[in-house]
Amino acid sequence: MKIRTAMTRDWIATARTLSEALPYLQRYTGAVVVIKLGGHAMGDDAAMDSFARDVVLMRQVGVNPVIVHGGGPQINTMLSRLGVTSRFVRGKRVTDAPTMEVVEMVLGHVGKRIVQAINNQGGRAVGLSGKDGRLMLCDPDDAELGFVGRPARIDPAVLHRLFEGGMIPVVAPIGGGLDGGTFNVNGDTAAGALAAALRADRLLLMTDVAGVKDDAGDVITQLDPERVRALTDAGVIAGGMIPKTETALSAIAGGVRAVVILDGRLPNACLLELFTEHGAGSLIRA
Ligand code: X2W
Repeated sequence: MKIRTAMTRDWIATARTLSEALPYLQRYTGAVVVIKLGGHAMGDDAAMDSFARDVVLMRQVGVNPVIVHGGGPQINTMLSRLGVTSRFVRGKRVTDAPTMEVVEMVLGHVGKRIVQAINNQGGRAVGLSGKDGRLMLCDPDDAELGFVGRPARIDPAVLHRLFEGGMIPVVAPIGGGLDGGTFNVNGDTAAGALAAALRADRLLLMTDVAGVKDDAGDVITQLDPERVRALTDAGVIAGGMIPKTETALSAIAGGVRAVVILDGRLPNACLLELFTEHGAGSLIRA
């Protein structure tokens, strides 16, 4: 039931916000937007519901969103419950056969949590891994990493079928091997490879920092690959930001229009980025 008494908040501003979104809604109709949701950016049930609502809104206005999720912290929790120790080499989990089993199991669980959150908001989400529909087949990465894969052959046909059906794919970063088997893929790497194969309009890397910062600590709202390389050489882009910017550069080289590194903890971060003049985080484009 609508409220028709005195205005208890600035409804005129609310209406204006919708009106101002029109050019952005028009711009993104039919666009493919890949959203990487990392395990750290997932948050509690309320944050998940808010994210799911944004994704359903995108689908409602004609965007084709694809969620690629992580789950590193959730995998760590389960491994330690099972008494299995795990270590990372250059940001990738050393994955033996028992670890691979746990990774596949936990990521399946994480994916279904996202699927359910989207469905609860009235969307129709479908959870899949890189094995489904031969979406993402991998080569082994480095021998010392065990069953860690490097995406080698991406066939996005299954995603296009889901788009046509109005459905929202939720993809776990697991690949099949070119010769069988199962591979663990870093979530950012998987998202970048899928976005490139889809020639996505946007790849949104949702993290728990505000974006790429300059040497004064201020967020850089827009930068090109040359600036990213210069800041990396100067040591300004460092640590956990490096895998994100590397993913961004390879996605852009692979045909993604632009990549945005943004703070997933901001309420409605995706809507802020896509449908307002302000945007959010750091946009990287050639
Ligand atoms: C990751 C896959 C999950 C992931 C792992 O096993 O943790 C590799 O490291 P976040 O939450 O995005 O970090 N795979 C090879 O990337 O999760």
